[in-house]
Amino acid sequence: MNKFLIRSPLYRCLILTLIIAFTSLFYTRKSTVIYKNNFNNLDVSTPDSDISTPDFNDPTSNFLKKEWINPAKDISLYQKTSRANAALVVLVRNSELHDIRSSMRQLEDRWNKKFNYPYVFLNDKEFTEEFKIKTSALTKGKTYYGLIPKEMWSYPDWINQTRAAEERRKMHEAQVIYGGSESYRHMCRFNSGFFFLHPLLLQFDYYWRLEPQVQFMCDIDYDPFLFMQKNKLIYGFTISLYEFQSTIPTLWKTVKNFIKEYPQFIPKDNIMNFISDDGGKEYNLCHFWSNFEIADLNFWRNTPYREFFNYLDKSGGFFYERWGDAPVHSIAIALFNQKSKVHFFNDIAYMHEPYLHCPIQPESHETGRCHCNPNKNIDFDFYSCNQKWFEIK
Ligand SMILES: Nc1nc2c(ncn2[C@@H]2O[C@H](COP(=O)(O)OP(=O)(O)O)[C@@H](O)[C@H]2O)c(=O)[nH]1
Ligand SMILES: [Mg+2]
Repeated sequence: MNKFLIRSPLYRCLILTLIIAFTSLFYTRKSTVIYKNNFNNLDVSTPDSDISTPDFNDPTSNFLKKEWINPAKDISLYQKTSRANAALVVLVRNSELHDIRSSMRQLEDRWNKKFNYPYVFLNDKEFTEEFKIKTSALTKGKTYYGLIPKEMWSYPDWINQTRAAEERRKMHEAQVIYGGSESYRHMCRFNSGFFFLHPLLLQFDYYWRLEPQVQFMCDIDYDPFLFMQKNKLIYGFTISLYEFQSTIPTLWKTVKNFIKEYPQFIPKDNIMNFISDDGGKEYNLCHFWSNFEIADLNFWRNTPYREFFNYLDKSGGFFYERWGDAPVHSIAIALFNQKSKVHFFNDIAYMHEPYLHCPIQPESHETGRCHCNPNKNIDFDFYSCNQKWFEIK
C-alpha cells in the first residue's frame, strides 16, 4: 500500500471504524454473557412464580433466593403514616452546591418525595445563605445545617504535625490517591469517628449518607429506614470493592492488636471471612463503599465501635497514612456483627463515579422501575467484593 493511501483520511477512517466495531463487539459479548448468565440464574423478583430454573450451585442465586430479604415484598414498608427516626446525612462544601442539588433531586424524585425524611447538612465552614435556600427548595423534608465543631475536624494533640506533613508529601510524590490532601484526611476521620456525635444527629437513630454528584436510577417505593428498623439491621450497602493498600499500610496490624486487647467485643460468628481470606492473618482489602450507607447510628455510638475508633485514632494512621472511613467502617461492621445484620440493597441502583450498582433482574427494567444499564453493573467485575459477599456464610 503506498504512503499516500495510508495517510488518506478515508483509510484512517476505515481503520478506526474497524477498531471500534471490533472492540464494541468484544465488549458487548463479554457483558452480555455475564448479564445473561445472571439473568438465567437469578429470579429474585418473582421467587414465588419460579419462572426460571435457578441453579442452586450458583452462590449468587442461592444468596438472593434463600438468604436475601427483599424489602419490596413487605407491604408494611409502603405506608407513610409511621416513619423511622431517621435523616439523610450530607457532609458537603459550599462549592459543591450544584452537585449536591443533582443528588438530592434524584433521591427526591425516586424516593423521598413519598416520605419526606429530613436532611442534615454538615460542613467544616458555615453554609452560605445561597446553599441553604437552593437545597431546602428541593425537598418538603425539614433541612438542618450544621457547622462541625473544631474538635471533630482538627489534629488531636498526640499527632506530630511536622511528621504528618512529611508523610503527605511522600504520599503525594508516590501518587497515592488523595495522598497529599490534608482536608481529605480530616473528612475521613470525621466520617469514621464523629459524624454520629454531631449535635444535629444526636436526635436520630438511622441515617442514609448522601454525596454530591451521585445518581439514583430506580424508583424506591418502600421505606428503607423502616426496613432496617423492622429487621433489626445495622448496615446497608450497594457497592463493595478493594481498597488501595498504599493508603492503609499499618491499618490491619493495628486492627489485629485491637482484637487481641478487646476479645470481648468480637463475636465468634462475625463476618471476618468477608474481610480476610485466611481467618484474620491478612486483610483482603474488601470494604463497603461508604459514600452510600443506610445504617444504624447507634452502632457507631456504642462502646465497641467507640473503643475501636479511639484505638485506631491513637495510632495516628488517619494522618500519617491516609485511612479512609470506608475500610474503617467496613472492618468494624465485619468484626462486630453477624452477616444477617448487614443488608445488600440490590434494588437501589446507585452510581458514584466510576462505579455503578444496577440490579440485573429483568423485572427492574421491564416494569420501567429502573433506567440504569445492567451491563455496567459492577457486582460481577473482578474489583467488586460483592461476589464474595454472596458466597460467604
Ligand atoms: N465540608 C466539607 N466536606 C468535604 C470536604 N472534603 C470532602 N467533603 C465531603 O466528603 C464527601 C467525600 O468527599 P469526596 O470528594 O466525594 O471524596 P471521594 O468520594 O472519596 O472521591 C463528600 O460528600 C464531600 O462533599 C471538606 O473539606 N469539607
Ligand atoms: Mg464522593
